[in-house]
Amino acid sequence: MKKSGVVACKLFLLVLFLFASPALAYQETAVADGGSIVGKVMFKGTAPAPKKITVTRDKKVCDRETKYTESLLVSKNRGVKNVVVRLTDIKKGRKFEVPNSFEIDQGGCQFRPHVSIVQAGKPFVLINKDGILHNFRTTGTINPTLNKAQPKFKKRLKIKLDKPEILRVNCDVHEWMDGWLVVAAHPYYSLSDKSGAFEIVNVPPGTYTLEIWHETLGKQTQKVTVKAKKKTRVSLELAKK
Ligand SMILES: [Cu+2]
Repeated sequence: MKKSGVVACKLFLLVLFLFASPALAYQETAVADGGSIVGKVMFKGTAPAPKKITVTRDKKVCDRETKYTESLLVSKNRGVKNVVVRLTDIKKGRKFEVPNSFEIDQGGCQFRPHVSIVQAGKPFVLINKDGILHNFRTTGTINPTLNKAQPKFKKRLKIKLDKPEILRVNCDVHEWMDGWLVVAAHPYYSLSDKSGAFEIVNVPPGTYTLEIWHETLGKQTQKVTVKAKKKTRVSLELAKK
């Protein structure tokens, strides 16, 4: 082989190593002195009330109870539900243990939960007990688009997404059915509850980038420093764009 060929070959191997090396991925390790990040996400301003959904198909099953949009859920005390709070630059930490059988239910023709955190590369299950057809579609930019029919006899459908990403999910049969999948490659994610509260636990001491994301209120980042065995409190506020 010519010298230039050898150099090119070495470069190729280096590039392959850099992109394929598991050393660059998230590393699971024992965390003995972890701290936590706790806080609340509050809404700034007056929140609009959720809109009533008009059911246009399969009314017998899908219209049993009144449904409302879930794209912005704000409590009486201004807490925002379903905000994804995560550390974007953490390289190692505790073991990632999302249950093997994590389920998303489509009962009554709504995704439950509306926002789900799932583990990259690990299957979760879509439940269809309605006895009707649903068609699960994902719209992401990193993972390939999924378009999977789930006929009425298929009560459980396994889905797996490999790359970390926040992506939208819809049902092509029932146009009001929408939700979000948060595909995570490490466990330092939290989803705010109805009071806006969240908690990220057992974080190795250090300074990290904390990102908050909400489907209609957008994204914000800030630096956060976690100290050994201490709680770091953060207050976050989101406004309508
Ligand atoms: Cu559906």
